[in-house]
Amino acid sequence: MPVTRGFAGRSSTARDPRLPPGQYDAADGWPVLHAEATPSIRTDRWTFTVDGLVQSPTTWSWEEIHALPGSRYEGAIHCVTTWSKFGMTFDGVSVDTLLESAGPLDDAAFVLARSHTGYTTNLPLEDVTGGKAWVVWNVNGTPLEAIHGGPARLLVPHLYFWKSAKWVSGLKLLAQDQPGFWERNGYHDRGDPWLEQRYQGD
Ligand SMILES: Nc1nc2c(c(=O)[nH]1)N[C@H]1C(S)=C(S)[C@@H](COP(=O)(O)O)O[C@H]1N2
Ligand SMILES: [Mo]
Repeated sequence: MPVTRGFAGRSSTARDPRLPPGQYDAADGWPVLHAEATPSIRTDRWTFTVDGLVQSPTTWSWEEIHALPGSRYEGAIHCVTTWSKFGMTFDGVSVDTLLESAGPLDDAAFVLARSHTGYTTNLPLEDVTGGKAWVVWNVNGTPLEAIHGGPARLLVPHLYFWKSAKWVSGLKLLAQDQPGFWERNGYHDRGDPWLEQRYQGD
């Protein structure tokens, strides 16, 4: 039986080279995904802490973190549920700046990010250093809504979006990898969208 390949429209045109394998461009919306109830976090009580294997465990208030040099990410985000979005602009502070203050010890090789809700996600230290990760509070020029992790979320855009912990409360530096919430529930340990590292074993 003859099979017609392709459809009219976007699949007949060249595939966007910015789109990792198995992803589509969710141009018109920004899906909301999380496992817990959306918390309401007051900025006057908000804190962010870097602890674990560091010289100086450090906690910033909302005012203190805004006083640090700012940093912007402009580009794409990729969710493991196959949507990607392009042209996103996030403002906040680079994780490099936060780690500079805390001073990672030599045996620190992993981080466990945690949220004010108890959510966790793990990353190799090298995936959050060298200008690859941010704590952000603005998106496309406006404050991050609570449903998207406001007042502030982690942003690690070169990995699948479950690594970008919403309502982020801190990073713990560790010598050993310690799986977070989704990683304990079948998601890949690292989550590189270009390698389609969606689930354990990918
Ligand atoms: N605290 C928390 N952060 C989280 C999650 C979650 O369940 N809880 N889900 C992750 C997943 S799977 C995705 S795809 C993104 C979704 O972010 P969005 O709702 O802003 O699109 O948040 C990530 N960060
Ligand atoms: Mo996700």
